Amino acid sequence: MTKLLTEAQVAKYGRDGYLAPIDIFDADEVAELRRHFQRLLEREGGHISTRTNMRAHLLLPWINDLIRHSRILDAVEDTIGPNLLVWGAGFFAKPPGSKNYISWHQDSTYWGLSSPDITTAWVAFSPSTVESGCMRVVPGSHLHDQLPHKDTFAKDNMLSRGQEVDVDVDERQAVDIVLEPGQISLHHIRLVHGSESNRSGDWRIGLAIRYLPTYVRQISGHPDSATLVRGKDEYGHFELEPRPKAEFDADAVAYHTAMVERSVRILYKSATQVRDLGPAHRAATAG
Ligand SMILES: O=C(O)CCC(=O)C(=O)O
Repeated sequence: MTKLLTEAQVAKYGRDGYLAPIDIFDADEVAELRRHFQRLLEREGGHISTRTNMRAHLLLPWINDLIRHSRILDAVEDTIGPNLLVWGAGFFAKPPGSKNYISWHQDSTYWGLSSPDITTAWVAFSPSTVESGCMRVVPGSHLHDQLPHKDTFAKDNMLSRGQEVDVDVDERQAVDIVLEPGQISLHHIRLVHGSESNRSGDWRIGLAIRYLPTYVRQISGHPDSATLVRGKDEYGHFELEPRPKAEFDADAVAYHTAMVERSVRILYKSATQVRDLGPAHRAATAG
């Protein structure tokens, strides 16, 4: 018995490594999400820092609620089972007309996780169209093993290391994941995907939420944390993260700061440079 997806959709996900679109939020709900996003953008001075964007669910209760949304969890459960952790949640937000792009890559490359049973839910806060630089995927590419990647640290590349697959991608096979606000797509950690710049007059905003089953381990050699969002954690491989009580409250900022340091050690292991994370946060209550 599946929770939300049909058996045919589950089979398609297994075959293609992605599934879209899935309706989650209605127009009012997504308008509210967009307002939250706008407030965050203003707080951050028009650009969400890399620091904030790493595990944003540890700073912002509304994102912590979003990652627990029952319909999203039902869809994800249908792909990786009932005991679910969230390992990360961050925006891929391209301003109108921006040159930002995402090179072809597999998410698995620098995450240090022990299993490929990992599903991303990408939540559209805005229209995600060919013109605005929607995600593009190569169906079936998740069935490859880990592919070699090279770091570019290219300025407009939105990935941590500007990494890209070091093998030819046959772009004729790529599929555009067009989403309306409030819809999500799911993709597998080994799916080759990327996206082009935003040629539209609106923001292109997606929140990528990384879900793992509790049996997955961090094998980079560094300790790691995650948020339990459904079921039981009978393994204890990750330190379980607290929910922030209020936006940028002192405890949340302190915890998030420590977890960002850990994430940097994992994501930039053996890298020649680290992207600028942006300024350290001051707690909202600290005057
Ligand atoms: O937002 C995009 O275009 C790509 C997102 C992505 O690379 C991811 O969610 O893993």
